[in-house]
Amino acid sequence: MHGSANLNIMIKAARKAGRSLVKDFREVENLQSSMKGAGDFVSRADIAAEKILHDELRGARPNYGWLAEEGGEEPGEDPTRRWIVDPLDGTTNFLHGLPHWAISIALEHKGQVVAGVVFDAAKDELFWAEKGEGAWLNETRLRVSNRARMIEALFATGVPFGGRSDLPQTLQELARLMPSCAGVRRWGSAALDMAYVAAGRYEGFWERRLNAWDIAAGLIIVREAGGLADPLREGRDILADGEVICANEVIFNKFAGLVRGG
Ligand code: 2AM
Ligand code: CA
Repeated sequence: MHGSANLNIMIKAARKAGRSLVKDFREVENLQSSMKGAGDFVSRADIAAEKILHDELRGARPNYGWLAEEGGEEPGEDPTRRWIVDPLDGTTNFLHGLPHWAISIALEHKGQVVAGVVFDAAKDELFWAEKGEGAWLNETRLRVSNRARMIEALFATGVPFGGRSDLPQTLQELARLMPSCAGVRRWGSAALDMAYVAAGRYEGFWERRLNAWDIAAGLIIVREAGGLADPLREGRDILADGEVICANEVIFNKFAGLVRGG
């Protein structure tokens, strides 16, 4: 691997937090009988992972800012650089003993993501990208798929959970898209969904009401793999709105047209 010093800091932090989460993930199954107990255990696992990431990342670069799911925001002496961190993306999967969750770490410079790591520790799949250096899964270069036919294309999304008001909108999008494609998956980790688009495992992904830490790392991984990533509503800001649509470049317009209702 030939990343920059910052990338190596990110990877080291992800692997360290990953070891802690994998250990806790093995315990989760034993706790399933007490739902309350399992929930508390998982939120402690999440917080412990974030602490490891914070110690590693801010320890190595104390002047960078910090934005993370659990600990909120800390300004840095250097206002142009910021870590954007989700210690556990796919928390619901983790809680249910489903091995589909990830650590997401992005480095933002002057409002642009310049490096990203999405680490699926349960499967030991480390997705990473740096501006101009391409996207990688462990040691292998990634490239989005080249499927152009909708009927062969597989997509992913996140269906609103827990009574969120945007369910009807998502159902309409699904009603437009599902008859014309090979399937739509809902796997519960936006960070991994984007990494999978980069890896060509599915052709595209869209979701709304996300947070910057769910998608910042995925954004650069998709783009460095040759994919397109846009705000769901044209002209808006992906990270500020938490809305994204991404796909390989040959199917993007057909896919986005159906999702956006054109
Ligand atoms: P999280 O696991 O870090 O919370 C999937 O739809 C995306 O939505 C995930 O990236 C997930 O991030 C986020 N999300 C937040 N709350 C969720 C919930 N209750 N159920 C499913 N996903 C949730
Ligand atoms: Ca998340």
